[in-house]
Amino acid sequence: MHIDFSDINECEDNTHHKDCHTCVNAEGSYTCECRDGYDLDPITKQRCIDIDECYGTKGTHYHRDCHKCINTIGSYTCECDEYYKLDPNEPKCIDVNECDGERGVDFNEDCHHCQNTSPGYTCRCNAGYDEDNTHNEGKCIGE
Ligand SMILES: [Ca+2]
Ligand SMILES: [Ca+2]
Repeated sequence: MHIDFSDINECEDNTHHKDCHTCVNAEGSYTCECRDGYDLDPITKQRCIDIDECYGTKGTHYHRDCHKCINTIGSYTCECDEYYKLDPNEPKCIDVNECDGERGVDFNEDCHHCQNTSPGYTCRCNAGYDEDNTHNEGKCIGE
């Protein structure tokens, strides 16, 4: 392609839009390449705009294990239901292993042998106790 010598290279001049991640010079103009999480502005084509992943479809635009999607600039995060926590590596909710924690704090005091489930946990009980695992937090019931 012939480039006219009168073309201004906005990329070299640093006159391109500050939200243009990688400036690509074109004759009489310029466009941008955008980082993950951004789309090229369809109107100006000269800046990158945040994608609102949460506006899209669960499992497609944001993780299927993201309970409540919250848009952020360049990405998104999640709010998780009770018994779940945010994965430190990617925006999704993962089960809390209550049994890794402290008896009486992270799981019931009257839970003899904690077994992690998703969500919550169940309990195995010592002889003479009944197991109540009808809720997300299991417990042992004595007579
Ligand atoms: Ca976003
Ligand atoms: Ca659990």
